[in-house]
Amino acid sequence: MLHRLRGLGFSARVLEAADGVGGTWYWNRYPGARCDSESYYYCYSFDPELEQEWRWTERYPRQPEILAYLEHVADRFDLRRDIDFGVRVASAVRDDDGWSVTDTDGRVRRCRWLVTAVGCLSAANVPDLPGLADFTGPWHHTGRWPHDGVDVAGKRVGLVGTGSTGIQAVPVLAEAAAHLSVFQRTANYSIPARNAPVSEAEVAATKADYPEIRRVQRESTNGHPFLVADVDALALSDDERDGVYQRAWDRGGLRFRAAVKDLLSDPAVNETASDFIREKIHETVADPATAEALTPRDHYFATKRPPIDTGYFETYNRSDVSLVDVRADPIASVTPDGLRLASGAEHELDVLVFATGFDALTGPLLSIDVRGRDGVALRDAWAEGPRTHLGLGVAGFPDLFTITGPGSPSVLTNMPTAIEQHVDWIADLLVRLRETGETAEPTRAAEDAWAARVQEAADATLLPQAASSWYLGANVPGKPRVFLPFAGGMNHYRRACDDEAAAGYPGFGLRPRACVSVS
Ligand code: NA7
Repeated sequence: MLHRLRGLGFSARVLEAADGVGGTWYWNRYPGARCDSESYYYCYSFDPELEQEWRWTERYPRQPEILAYLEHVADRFDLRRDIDFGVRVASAVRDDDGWSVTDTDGRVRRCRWLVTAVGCLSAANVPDLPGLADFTGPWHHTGRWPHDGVDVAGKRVGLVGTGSTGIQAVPVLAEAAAHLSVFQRTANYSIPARNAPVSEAEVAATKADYPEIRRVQRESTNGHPFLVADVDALALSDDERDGVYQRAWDRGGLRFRAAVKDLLSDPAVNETASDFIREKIHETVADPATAEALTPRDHYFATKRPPIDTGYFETYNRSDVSLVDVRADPIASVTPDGLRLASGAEHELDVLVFATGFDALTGPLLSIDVRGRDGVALRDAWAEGPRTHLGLGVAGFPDLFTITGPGSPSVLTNMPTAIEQHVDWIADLLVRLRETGETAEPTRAAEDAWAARVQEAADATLLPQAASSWYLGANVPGKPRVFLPFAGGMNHYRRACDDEAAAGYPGFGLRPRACVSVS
């Protein structure tokens, strides 16, 4: 966004809480942290020279490599001179003339337009467990992992959570720890990543093909450079269908989800894929009771964000790894020496790891005291759940734009694709506002219509049926249950945004800025 705004002649300043660039990849330094999108398309597309000069080493980039990439981008485009690092924004208050942004040190900065790029999965969700303060060993949330690492060698490690993060961390922690106890509340599906180094030939082929790769990404449902296969799973014989899934399993990664059509909308189709994975878990895990405990039976595959893994289920065959079912016997408290379950069972631990996810989408925005017109707090405006127009703006909050906000496809897509689309769209609108002197503030009618469309898109899928999903806000106690991202597809979403712009931004209620008295 900064680069784009500079190129358009705006004066822009970035406020960043961290000491460096990277966002997600600055904070998530836990063992095994890696991207589930493939490296050749988990990167910017706005500069063909950048595409050609960067060389990814693995099919799925590790956190240090993505961070190095983002640092390279920051240097290459000389971005750091306009970024204030180590600045955490406490509040943003609207008046007739713009925004006053106050940081936690009390310094106030003024701007005419405010763009948030606070991330969707950046507010760490640490369970409020009694006794945590008394735990004698170190404890860490994976999204706030210490930069100098955590020494787990020879230690008894407890890890809570088996989402994408837990599933990446488990095999790596198991290698290093003396014993690893995994505290699982919801069993999860996972697809083998099949990670591997990227060969010179693959790099060359990708670089030659980038225009086409980017075209498919922009037109796809999830921002990935592949489309959902036009395969009707129910029309196939059992053997044929197993063959389709087996080939997708062998290829690995998120593309498994695209092996057949209607997977996310037809329960009968989904059940075939879910069953295939359940059988794989039972084939992989030697102890039948552990295998069954690891087998998801309460939700359909991919209705919660599907993890991909490197040796996750295999890890439970190690004698120094144990699975603890905290759905059956919930965690009651943290003791000085470990975790105590509701039954009274004690698990002695030296290190505690919370892979317990995030207060997704709304958490990062609401951690700032945003005040719109008439002093209305965003927290109050969203008390019943977030409401936006296109996930890009909020009624009552003029000239505020939210990159990957709630109501946008964001977390259901390959994130760089979603981010670039927002950046371009916001930049175009800002150019217009600069020319006309108007303000932009979504109308209630536009917000209502978009909320209905977000709900309708979710209801057309099986996604809202996963009761414990963070897509619904269900992972954070007290959070309103609203389906947060737009599930209608990146392609349809892009069209809705383009239509809004082509029609002159009717949903953004453009109007002349309020008169300011000049003395
Ligand atoms: P997720 O997907 O939210 O997973 C968090 C996990 O932690 C999940 O298994 C939760 O169980 C579990 N959890 C959360 N709170 C508790 C408590 N209090 N007790 C026991 N277990 C708990 O977060 P991730 O970091 O793995 O992934 C987030 C995204 O990052 C991912 O989707 C990618 O987009 C990248 P639950 O399922 O809620 O029962």
